[in-house]
This record gives sequence, C-alpha cells and structure tokens, in this order.
Amino acid sequence: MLSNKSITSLSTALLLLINVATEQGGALAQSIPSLRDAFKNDFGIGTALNNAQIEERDPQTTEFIARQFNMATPENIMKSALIHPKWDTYNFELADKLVEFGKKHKIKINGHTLIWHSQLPMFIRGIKSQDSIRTFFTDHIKTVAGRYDGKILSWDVVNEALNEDGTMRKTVFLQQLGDDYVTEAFRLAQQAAPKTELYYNDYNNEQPAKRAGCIALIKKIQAAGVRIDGVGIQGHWHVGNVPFKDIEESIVQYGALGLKVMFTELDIEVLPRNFQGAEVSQRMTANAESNPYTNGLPDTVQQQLAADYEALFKLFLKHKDKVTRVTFWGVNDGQSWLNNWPVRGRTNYPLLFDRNNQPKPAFYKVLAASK
Ligand code: 9MR
Repeated sequence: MLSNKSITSLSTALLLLINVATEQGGALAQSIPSLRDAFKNDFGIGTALNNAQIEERDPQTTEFIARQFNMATPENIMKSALIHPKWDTYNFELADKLVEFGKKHKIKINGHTLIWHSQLPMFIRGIKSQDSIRTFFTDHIKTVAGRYDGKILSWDVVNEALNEDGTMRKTVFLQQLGDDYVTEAFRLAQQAAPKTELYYNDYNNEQPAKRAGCIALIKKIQAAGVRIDGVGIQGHWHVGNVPFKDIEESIVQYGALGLKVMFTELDIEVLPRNFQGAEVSQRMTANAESNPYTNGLPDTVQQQLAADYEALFKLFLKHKDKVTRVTFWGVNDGQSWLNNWPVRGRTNYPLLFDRNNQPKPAFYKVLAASK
C-alpha cells in the first residue's frame, strides 16, 4: 500500500512530467516556421477544422493551428444536415464556437456550405412537393447566412452543382427548382449576407469540360446582376498526377471573370485509386494492394509529394494577384478524410504535417517556395 505522502509526491511528479511535456509540445510547435507568416503578403493559408479542433479539446493542437493558419473552413459542422437537422430546428452551437475560435486566434472563417446535394438533413428525403423544397431552400439560406453575416468572411454558397462534362448535376434542387437554382441561391445569400463574400465551390473544375460548365454557370449569375465574388477549386489531386496546366489555365480564366480564385480543399492522395475527383458516393473495393504504406511512406513517394507541393505553390505564387487563399483539407495526415475514402481504414499521407503535427519534406519545399 502506498502512503498518502508517497501518493502526493507521485502525483506532483506526474504533474511536473505533464507540464514539461506540454511545454515541450508548445515549444516544438513554436520552433516550426509558420505558413501563415511565410505567405502573409501573398494569400491566406487555411485548414479544414473538425469538431474536436473547433471545441479546442487539445490546447497544443489549438496553438499549432493558430500558428500555422489564418483561414479555416469547418469540415462538416455548417453542412445542412448538422446545422439544420429538423424542419424548424437549427443547431448553431458549434458554428458559433467556430466564430469565437476565429476571433480569438485571428483566423478568418469560410462557411461551408449553404446548398449541397450531399449531407442534407434526413427530413428532405420525405419531401416531395416543390413548394416545400423552395421553402427549405429559402429559409435555410436566409437563416444561416443571415446569422453569420459580418461574423464570417465568406460562404461556399453552392457546392458541387456540376457533372464532369460540365452539365448541371441532377440534384433535388435542380429537379424541383429548375436550372436557375444556383443563381437563386446567390441572390438569397446576397440579400441575407451583404457583408459576406460569396463563392461557388467544386472539385475537378480545373478540368476543361467541367471548367467550361463552371464558367457558364458563373456568367449566368453575373448576367442576372447577382453578386459572386469567387470560385473555389477544391484541389483533391493525386501524387505524380497533379494537372498543373489545367490549374494554371483555370486560374487565368476564372480570374478573367473578375473573381477571386481559391484552392479550397487541397490534399494530394498517395494511395492507389482508379478514378479522379472527390465524389463522396464513389467507393473502391479494398484488396491486397490498396493500403501499401501502413509502416510509413517510401522515400520516393515522399519526394514526389514534396515536388508536387512545391510546383503547386510556385504556380499559386506566380498568380498571387488572383489566388487569394489556399486551404488544406485537414491539419495533419491523421485527420484527413482520405484515410477513409474511397476505401475505409487506409493509412494516407496527403498533407504537409504528419500524424504528430511534424512537418514533412513537402512542408519545407512549400516554405522555401515562399522565399
Ligand atoms: O471531409 C469531409 C468528411 O469528413 C465527410 O465525411 C464528407 C461527407 O460528405 O465530406 C468531406 O468533405 C467534403 C467537402 O465537404 C466537399 N468536397 C469533398 C470533401 C471530401 O469528401
């Protein structure tokens, strides 16, 4: 049996150890150069934030985020299924926390997303009438965009409205509200959030056919006299296969429409995949070869990843008059959605920081590009 005295000294020792570890973690985080500082004269550096990060469950993580990023997009909590779970019930708790988080750490928030066919509230499935869909659409935009006007920088007003060939995706909104629903969404957002920047966001919209559809969509919004401030290219790409030429042409062409151009969900997948893009309903069957790097990333792939990130950031810098933000889809490799898509439970390495928030070779290449 331990005496009371020894229990006290043991707990003191333990507390000391914890303090030292925390301080070291903080000091370590401080010793890593800051991306937000490195690019402060060029464009914003953003990250996607999950629930634990928004709730600041781990102080070291918070400190790390605040040091590296000056923009953030909620990975899930502002999507309609979560913020508007029932017909007449909204849940603003975490989104309000995110606004506070942004204020506290000087991080600007991009709202994601008002109108998307995915992660819709359950109750939408039961609705068959056009009038009710219109009421949901109108009330949702007015209420959510209205609440955060002046509190967040921007909204992805509509997300992923296009097919790969540039035609309009057949969503519940297209089917019930018709071809002009995207313009309508921007009109409603403009009314509800006059002080907030309004963006269209999609993946693969750097690819020529989808890009042409995206440009047509933007021109339609502009022709209606409705405000659109920017376009987001998500940037879910694959190592060794980043479409640099299409990306550059897209920056130039979207920029020519008078829009800000943003890379909004950047990650570079390193695992085998037999298709491109980020269609969340698309899945792949796991086999013996689909999860090859559970014990670490081979150096050749690590170097290729670094080279791809370096070339990307050089391109972004070349066009920094148009590129206003680059957001990574996650803080570190451990948090990335790519560990679970399109195959569950893989070990992926798509970001600049490893699972312990340590910088990877790609981080140093990106940093060097900023000089
Ligand atoms: O990263 C998000 C993941 O946690 C969710 O499970 C998924 C559900 O649809 O959405 C992910 O984020 C997506 C983003 O909102 C829109 N573009 C594609 C992103 C990756 O799927």
